[in-house]
Amino acid sequence: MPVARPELSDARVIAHVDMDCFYVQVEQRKQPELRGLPTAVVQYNSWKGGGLIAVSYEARKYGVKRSMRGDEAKEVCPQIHLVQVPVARGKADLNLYRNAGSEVVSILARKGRCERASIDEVYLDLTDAAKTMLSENPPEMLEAVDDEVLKSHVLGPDEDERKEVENVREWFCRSSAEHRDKLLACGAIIVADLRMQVLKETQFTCSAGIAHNKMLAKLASGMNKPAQQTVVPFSSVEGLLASLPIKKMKQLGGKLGNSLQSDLGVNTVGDLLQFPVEKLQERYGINTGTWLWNIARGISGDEVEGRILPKSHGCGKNFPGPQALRKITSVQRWLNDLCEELSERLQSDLDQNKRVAHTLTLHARAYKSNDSDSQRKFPSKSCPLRYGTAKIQEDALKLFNSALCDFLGSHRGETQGNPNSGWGVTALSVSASKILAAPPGTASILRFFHSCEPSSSSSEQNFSEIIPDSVPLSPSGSLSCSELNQAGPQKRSSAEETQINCGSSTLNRDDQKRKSSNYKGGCSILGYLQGSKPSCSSSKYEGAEIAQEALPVPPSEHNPGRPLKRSPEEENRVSQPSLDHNLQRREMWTYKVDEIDPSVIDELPPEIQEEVRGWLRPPKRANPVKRGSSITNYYLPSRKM
Ligand code: DCP
Repeated sequence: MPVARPELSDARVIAHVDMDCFYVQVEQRKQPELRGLPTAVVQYNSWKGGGLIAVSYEARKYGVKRSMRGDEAKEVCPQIHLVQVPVARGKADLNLYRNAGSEVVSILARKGRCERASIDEVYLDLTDAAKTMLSENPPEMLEAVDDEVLKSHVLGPDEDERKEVENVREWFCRSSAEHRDKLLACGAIIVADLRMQVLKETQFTCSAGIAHNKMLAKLASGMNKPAQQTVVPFSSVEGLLASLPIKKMKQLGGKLGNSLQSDLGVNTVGDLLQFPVEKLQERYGINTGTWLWNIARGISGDEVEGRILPKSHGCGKNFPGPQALRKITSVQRWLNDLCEELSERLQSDLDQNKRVAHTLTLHARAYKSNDSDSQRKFPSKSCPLRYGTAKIQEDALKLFNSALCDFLGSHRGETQGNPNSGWGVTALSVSASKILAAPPGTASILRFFHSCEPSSSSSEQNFSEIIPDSVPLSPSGSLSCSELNQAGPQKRSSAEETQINCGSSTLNRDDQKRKSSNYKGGCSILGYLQGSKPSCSSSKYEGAEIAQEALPVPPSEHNPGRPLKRSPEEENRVSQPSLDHNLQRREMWTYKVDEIDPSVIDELPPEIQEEVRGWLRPPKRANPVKRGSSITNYYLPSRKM
């Protein structure tokens, strides 16, 4: 549901940057001989040449569209090159594209707060950078304006005139312009510079929209593609929205847009202007009504969240038509593969970014044979995420069984005798969400376990005890489906079974104590700190439990005091633990860091030493924002984009 937020300031400078035919560009970088040729990337499923998921602009000229299959594309453009997405574990492997997206994000994030909105698009808040530029190096004082800037499209009543380079230059350099337009001009110069850096460093082109808020910037970025940018001055907003079809607006493509069209006769966003806010609120509720009233005026207070890492990780696969999975064993085989991939990605997120995911969710699409109620949805199920591939696989299967139970509903009786009949799964996915900063030492502890434990499975076991299971389960299936649950390879103890199936929100404490008593080796930081020897003998349970409490609890229905959405400040705190955060953690650990004898630290394994020293050191001050540098340094000579 859209959320109405008042405009924060009409002098913000926000950019939306969207890569052009992204997967195609990634493939063309790998195979440069494809550059400039009609090319498309097709999905793994090769039926009728595979479904197109990305189409180059050269191929679009021939009428090739994303909705086509490879065979259709060849009909309209026989010379098209079809490249298949990489495959791993029998499904599309998107790592190549994800990593390419990360390369771009790391460049775009250089000039301001950056939010990675999808695999190939980001929002930037360039307000501070634009203000700095305006005060130190205003456009009207520039000796030369970069060609890339002069290729900008500046929306407004005189846009046609502005197609002339001289007119665009005049708009950028007007000394009489309003302050907010001058800021936008600076923002557009910065974005042109960033886009050129992206091209130079990655060989990828992108397009951008520059406006006073996210909504307008997003609308503008798609207006002139590929490799161009569009600026929306404040004075042009009304004209832009007056003719904008309602369905083009994000969040109005579905039922809400249909209702606006059929019930209120609204066809363009501008048509909404005629309705008083009370009428919209009465019809669609306070929040949505206010949001509609706002968007008609180009008002949107959504902030750019400082987030360059994904909010969640997911792996999925479709099983269309005859490929539908009809047996628990087939589902389990695919779930194992999906969970293995998910586990690898979680591990690399932990290693590279020191982040821990807290919730595992299973989604599926399924049908019931012999059932008129075929529209019934397969429910999604969540549970606390336990690290380690085997644990994720085990929990995912439990979630599937529980969901299948709900899905089968009244047919349960028939299928309990044979859980492998009467249904088919056409899509399966697992995802990990509620990703937060790992408590200090988590990554080191895992590495340490890997070096001191005889087998990796036991290190996984211990690691699960350190990563807390603090996220509540969503309502799950009933216990009467135990036959289905038995289909898994490893059977849980009845206590664990109850936990999964009854929606308990935390680890069973006795269970945890029992597990912790098996905790081998001198493997807790606290253990090291409490004695100078690498031994956990007296504190092994304590260490594991306290570390669990030290982790920030994610917002949940059991924790209603916390807002669901974090403020940017909170986000920063989570992604970069601050001194305050460390102080809080120290208190939770009931251990006074100031009292640690530094000589004890020297006896810790090197990786852990470094992290403990980090707690003792005051945090470094953030680097001051660099001044906007001259765009001429970055311009690529005569590159055709
Ligand atoms: N993608 C996908 N399946 C879809 C849509 C997109 O796998 N149904 C992938 C392929 C795209 C990438 O995501 O290259 C980005 O999607 P966009 O919608 O941004 O489209 P493109 O970047 O391909 O083209 P454009 O230049 O129109 O943005």
